[in-house]
Amino acid sequence: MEQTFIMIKPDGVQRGLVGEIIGRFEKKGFNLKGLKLISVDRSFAEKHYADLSAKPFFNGLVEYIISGPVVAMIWEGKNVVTTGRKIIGATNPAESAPGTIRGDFAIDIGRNVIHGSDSVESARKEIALWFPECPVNWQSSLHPWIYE
Ligand code: DAT
Ligand code: MG
Repeated sequence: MEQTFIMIKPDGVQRGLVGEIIGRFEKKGFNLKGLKLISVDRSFAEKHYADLSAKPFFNGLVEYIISGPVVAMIWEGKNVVTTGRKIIGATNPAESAPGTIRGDFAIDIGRNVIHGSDSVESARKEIALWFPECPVNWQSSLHPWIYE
């Protein structure tokens, strides 16, 4: 089953949005396969955002991610990468549809509350980076009530 890496950024944690965000993924029917509150250092944040290292906003992005604890999660389910991105909304909250997490809870691109992997391949890399300890292996007993 497909997995994605979802991270509630420091603003989401500070603003008390952790429960709301987890609830949206849970209620959709996705399964939580990893969860931790963690503060990361600069070199770790730079590794996570390595693909963006040439961008002018890179330093500000790294400062933001290391400015407080984040909630790192693995979510599992059919098409969870693509659907997870839809639940999150467009990168710039000015363009995120209402009903999405960024559309409902964010205004500025540099405070957009949440990260989600953009492909199955980045999800694999991000999960390996953030969860080097093998995540718990469990299956939800609700499976037949969510999948046909
Ligand atoms: P996403 O987080 O939607 O996958 P991304 O991977 O392109 O977007 O960029 C990572 C983060 O960097 C994004 O959540 C917010 C920030 N960012 C992206 N584009 C930016 C821009 N043009 N100006 C400032 N920050 C930006
Ligand atoms: Mg991205």
